[in-house]
Amino acid sequence: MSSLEERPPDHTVKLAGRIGAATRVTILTGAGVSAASGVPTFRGVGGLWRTYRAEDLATPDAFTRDPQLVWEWYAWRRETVAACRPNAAHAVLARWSRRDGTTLITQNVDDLHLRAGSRDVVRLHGSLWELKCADHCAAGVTPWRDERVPLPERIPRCPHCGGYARPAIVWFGESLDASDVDRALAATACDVFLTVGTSAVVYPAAGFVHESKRRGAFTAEINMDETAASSTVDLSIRGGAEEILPALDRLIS
Ligand code: BV8
Repeated sequence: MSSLEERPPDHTVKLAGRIGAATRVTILTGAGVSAASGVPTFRGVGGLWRTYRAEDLATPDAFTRDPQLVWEWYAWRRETVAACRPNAAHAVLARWSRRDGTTLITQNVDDLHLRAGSRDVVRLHGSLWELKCADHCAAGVTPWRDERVPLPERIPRCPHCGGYARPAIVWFGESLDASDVDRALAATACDVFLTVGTSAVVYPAAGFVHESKRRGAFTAEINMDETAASSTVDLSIRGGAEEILPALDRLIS
């Protein structure tokens, strides 16, 4: 019996009441939701950006400068994620995401929401498991799925033009897919906007909670630490997503 099952804290009960009474619920997740699965986060203790410089690996210039280095990093992340399994937080969100009026938006590229059974997820930053043509050839603009681990080539090739392939992931300085941004913006018109496991520093993803508040939503965050959104949201719950979301789910169901 976890401590949360004995007597859930008042803020968890309050949030459960809000979600239970809501017609439209939007959830935005970040790396913290996959932390319990063993997927490294970016900015926390042991985070990826603590070890690597984002501008050396996650930008178009970095890829132009040294495609092999960038692919080594992504090949390592693919192998790391391949050994991970969705956790209890993904399982709860998979159930919630199938309810009418609920939209699940993620910044994560690990696809653990999909593997947990979530459907129709708005994946703002793409996927580790999808590639596209680095030379923007006509056929290679559309990402293709490649789940081979390890990848057979050090730098995968575009099957259409033979040029380099790159991860179908949004790098810093690159625009997000307009239809994904439109879907996320539309989902800010909701009764409850819940952010889970994100430091809320990367835009435009970090802007959606502010937009939902401006449009009258009750806003809440579940995070281990304070975030850039903590002073904005109506309710901030400190703790692990893999504990808090199941506790909320028990109160709502
Ligand atoms: C854009 C690479 C328009 C993919 C990522 C200068 C030039 C160009 C752009 C900018 C610029 N200055 C600012 C910008 C905008 C920039 C931006 O926001 N930069 C920030 C850093 C200031 N944004 C962009 O560039 C975006 N594009 O704006 O296009 C444009 C175009 C041209 C010119 C100007 C503008 C594109 C965004 C790029 C997204 N790509 N990475 C990859 O390999 O992954 S972002 C990277 O951070 C990840 O993808 C991730 O999705 C994202 C957010 O991180 P989080 O998910 O929040 O993870 P983090 O580790 O930070 O936090 C985890 C949290 O969980 C922590 O708080 C921790 O406490 C908590 N936690 C841990 N365990 C748990 C937990 N919580 C709950 N339970 C637990 N168990």
